[in-house]
Amino acid sequence: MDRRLTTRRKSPSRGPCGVFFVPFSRKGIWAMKATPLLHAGPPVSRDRIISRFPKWYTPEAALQLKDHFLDHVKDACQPRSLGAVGLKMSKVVMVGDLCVGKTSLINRFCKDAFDRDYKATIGVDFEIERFEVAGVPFSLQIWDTAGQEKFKCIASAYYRGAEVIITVFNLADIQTLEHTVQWLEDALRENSLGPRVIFLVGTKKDLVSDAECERTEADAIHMANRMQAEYWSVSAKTGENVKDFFFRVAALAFEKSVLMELQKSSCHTTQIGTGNLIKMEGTSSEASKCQASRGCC
Ligand SMILES: Nc1nc2c(ncn2[C@@H]2O[C@H](COP(=O)(O)OP(=O)(O)O)[C@@H](O)[C@H]2O)c(=O)[nH]1
Ligand SMILES: [Mg+2]
Repeated sequence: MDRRLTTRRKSPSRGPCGVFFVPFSRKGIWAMKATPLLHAGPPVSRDRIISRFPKWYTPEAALQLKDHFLDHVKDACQPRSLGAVGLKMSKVVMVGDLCVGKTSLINRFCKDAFDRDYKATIGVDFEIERFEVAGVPFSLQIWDTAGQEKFKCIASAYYRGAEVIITVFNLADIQTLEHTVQWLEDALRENSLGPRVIFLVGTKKDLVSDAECERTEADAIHMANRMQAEYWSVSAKTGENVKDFFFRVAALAFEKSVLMELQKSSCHTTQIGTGNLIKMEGTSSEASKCQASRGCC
């Protein structure tokens, strides 16, 4: 089943009774922005459940080395927790040279498919992958480019609001690794959010020998340290490390999201982990005033 959205992302539109509606999932579930807690749709598929913290690829370029969620994150995820956090969806953007394998990587994870003859992506688009992390529903909104990377001119809207940046290069083409620094700089310049979770991913692992992979990985790990990124080698063709990589993305993005919500807890008081509920941000004028007074967001 092709689960890709056929339309571009819609702006919030006004529904009956003056309530704002925002598109919530590609399956056509609409959520009311005026309501603080929202149903997040059907149960998460069993193979998207993350209960332990997924392991890093290499300790030399890992964003963290623990194999469990932080205690206060776990506490906040308890069904009866008094933790003042709201559940969020994290936006993920993929950047990197044309043909390095960005679209194939997304397709392997989201559709478990690989197309050898895949041509340039058509239309800016995103996939939504739903997870359950530490018992709490959580989604990644994974954005793919429309092939504009060929002209080095990706619209700033693509980067805006991204909490996760995935910089991709081809393990069989060292030049694409050198270009990742520029791609990351572009993404950071266009994105004024606070700290983000950054990954450096080498694709097409199936095309290189183990020895070649090791040599390129050494350079890539060095680059990842400079970027403050976590490093992964993957193959969309064979599927090697693809699921492990995206689970790691989900876990790190989730933990960061909860930590940020906990920091803001004096402004927002919402419980998470009570079921398939999701809180949309920025709906209350009180919350905005509070944020403004604290100088956050
Ligand atoms: N052998 C191999 N080819 C790949 C892999 N990933 C992508 N490709 C091929 O590389 C080409 C470009 O891939 P695509 O995903 O469109 O790259 P994008 O422009 O970065 O989105 C396509 O012909 C893919 O079939 C991989 O892991 N292994
Ligand atoms: Mg593409």
